[in-house]
Amino acid sequence: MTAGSSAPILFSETASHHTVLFPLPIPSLGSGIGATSCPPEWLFYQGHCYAFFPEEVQCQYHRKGAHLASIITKAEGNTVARYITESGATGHVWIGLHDPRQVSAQSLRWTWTYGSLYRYSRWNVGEPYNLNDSEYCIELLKGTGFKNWNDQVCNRKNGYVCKYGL
Ligand SMILES: [Ca+2]
Repeated sequence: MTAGSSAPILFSETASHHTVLFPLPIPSLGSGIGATSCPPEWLFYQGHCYAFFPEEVQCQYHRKGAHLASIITKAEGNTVARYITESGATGHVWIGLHDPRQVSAQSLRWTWTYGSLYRYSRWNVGEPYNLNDSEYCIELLKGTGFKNWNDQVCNRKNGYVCKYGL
């Protein structure tokens, strides 16, 4: 390299642009503790990663620390609904809201599977109905674009949406 006065500046600018526009892929930073982005195919939204899966397997199987998704705000619900639609879901989809006590329709107590207080809700018209005192798990209804909620028998075969925090 010559001693020209502009050379170091040009080199610096080039290095900076390279860093911003063409970050080197470092696979080890894409997962686990300290990850700053979601895995491929997962949706990133406000510090969380979401994924839709068509068959019933525990979220923990796909990602350590992942659980059936909570939906805390209308905006989050709309974002997740759009993602599920784009994922090609063909039926209703489980989320992480349920009543673990499963006592009766007169004493429902909805609880998110993991870490969230139940405040926001988006029940479909007439729900939760708790037909035959048997509906204690919550699904997103395909007919509402996966936006509205229905209480359903927990052993129904549904797809499911998982979520974990970065
Ligand atoms: Ca119902």
